[in-house]
Amino acid sequence: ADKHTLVLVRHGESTWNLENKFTGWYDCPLSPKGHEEVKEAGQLLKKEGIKPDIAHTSLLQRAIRTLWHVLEQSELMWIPVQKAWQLNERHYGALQGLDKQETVDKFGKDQVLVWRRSYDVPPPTVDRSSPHHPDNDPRYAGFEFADEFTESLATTLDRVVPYWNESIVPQIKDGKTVMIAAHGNSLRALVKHLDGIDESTISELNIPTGTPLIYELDDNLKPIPQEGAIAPLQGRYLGDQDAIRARIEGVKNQTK
Ligand code: DG2
Repeated sequence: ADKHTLVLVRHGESTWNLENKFTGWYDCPLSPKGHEEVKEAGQLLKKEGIKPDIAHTSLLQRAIRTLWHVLEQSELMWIPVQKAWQLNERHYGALQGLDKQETVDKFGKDQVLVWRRSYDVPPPTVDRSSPHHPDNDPRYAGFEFADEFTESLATTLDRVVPYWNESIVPQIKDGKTVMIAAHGNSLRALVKHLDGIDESTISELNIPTGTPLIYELDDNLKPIPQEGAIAPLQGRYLGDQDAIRARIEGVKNQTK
């Protein structure tokens, strides 16, 4: 039976990750440290001998730039790249732009944890008068979004999984090594689907910035458990495992 390699990577640290702000669809760049993280991610992938044939990313520059840096390290900037809003970060509604710690101080740690990590409770909405509503951004022209917009992890799955099935699965079945550069919560949605993670377990899962996550899939696109995988994931992170655990803790501790 064939094995299919799939490479996932969350973008490197962004300026708003650094400033500890809820980002969602806000289009901030990578921070200087973020640029370095993802060059290193590209080196790790090269050392591992993994060569993507095709790549997918979101419409947000922190993910696009991450993809560019990673591909540059392997001299693979020429491969086809598909950009899709369906791989965007989960829209954080009215929390976008707020300081994560100040939000905890104002609403309490438990409420903020529900907004960040519950499966189906969305953050408060934005309406069309907000600059954060996608109708006010030309890159989303032609797509329909609710007047009162926000996304939970559950509604993020509702657009990530169809994109996976329709645009990515056929390429994998065709024998391609696919790479996806995306975001903390759009990747949580994808691995929930791939690894069959339940709703309570997914709330504990945090994805580190700038760290390649390698899956081997069988012919039914079920993940083959990899040595060194950190549960509940069946894929493995490339790089220094202690440093990766520290990055995961760092994401979790943004709202202590
Ligand atoms: C972060 C994730 O998204 O934040 O939207 O603030 O992956 O694009 O940096 P990313 C954001 P948390 O859900 O971890 O708070």
